[in-house]
Amino acid sequence: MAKFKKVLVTGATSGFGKATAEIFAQNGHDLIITGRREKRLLDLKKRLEAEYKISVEHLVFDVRNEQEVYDAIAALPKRFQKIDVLVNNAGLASGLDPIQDGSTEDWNKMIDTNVKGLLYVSKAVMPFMIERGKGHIINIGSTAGKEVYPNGNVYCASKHAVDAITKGMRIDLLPHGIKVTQIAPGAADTEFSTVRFHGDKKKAKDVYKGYQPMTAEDIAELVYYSTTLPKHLCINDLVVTSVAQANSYLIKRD
Ligand code: NDP
Ligand code: 8X3
Repeated sequence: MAKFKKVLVTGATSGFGKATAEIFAQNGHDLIITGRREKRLLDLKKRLEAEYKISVEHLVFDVRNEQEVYDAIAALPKRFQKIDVLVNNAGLASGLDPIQDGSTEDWNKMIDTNVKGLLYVSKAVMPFMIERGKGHIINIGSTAGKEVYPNGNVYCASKHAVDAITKGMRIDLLPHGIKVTQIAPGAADTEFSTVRFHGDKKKAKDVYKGYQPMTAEDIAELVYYSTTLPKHLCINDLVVTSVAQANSYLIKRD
């Protein structure tokens, strides 16, 4: 792999994706950053290009819209299509309700974004990696993809799907020399809970009360680290939590 890579990060307007873009930029890599909030992408692009003297392309699309995804990635300048690392990070939880009370709108949003969106972006990028016989796909799963927790039902299902898709990718891409990694974090303080609780900041804050949660930067470091290993090594699955968290549902609070 070239010393300086082309790295596509979905969901780079906030949280893990933004921090991941930052750390790759700090290390001199060119970026393709994506999300729906164009102003945030443009601000990030301008800052990273000025601070780190790298090139950044920004693509505005909703990962749920299959055609938008394909059109945006197909329209990348040729040299940017040589994507070395794809970080499938865009995702969300919507609601935290017992399954019998869940809203189908929330369910559709999570399944369409976390599962189908990840598949569409991967489908657009994999041919470039296969053509070059190299690449690294990093899927952001979750501890929610390892164990189901109360009221997590459909979010957990979507992240279990990411877990399965990651394993499937690793098998099917084996002949093509493409690394496939899943990073499965526990609770990290980002905009995630505000989105989950439909903008209720008080409820979101309570998720991180009484213990030290992980930060977006913690996860970005691990994403970056997984790309720095020798050519013959691949982190397949990395589950990471704060010390206060034992599994997907057990957190020790003061
Ligand atoms: P944030 O809410 O801070 O960031 C989510 C990002 O995903 C945003 O950039 C958002 O961009 C993007 N996104 C969401 N929906 C879409 C969409 N339909 N189309 C395009 N982009 C979209 O959350 P996190 O950084 O915490 O979450 C990132 C990933 O990490 C998610 O997959 C989440 O499930 C996972 N995760 C989070 C954990 C946590 O505790 N924070 C723990 C484990 C996993 P925009 O709104 O601009 O489109
Ligand atoms: C996000 C973390 O604890 O809400 O995947 O499942 S959690």
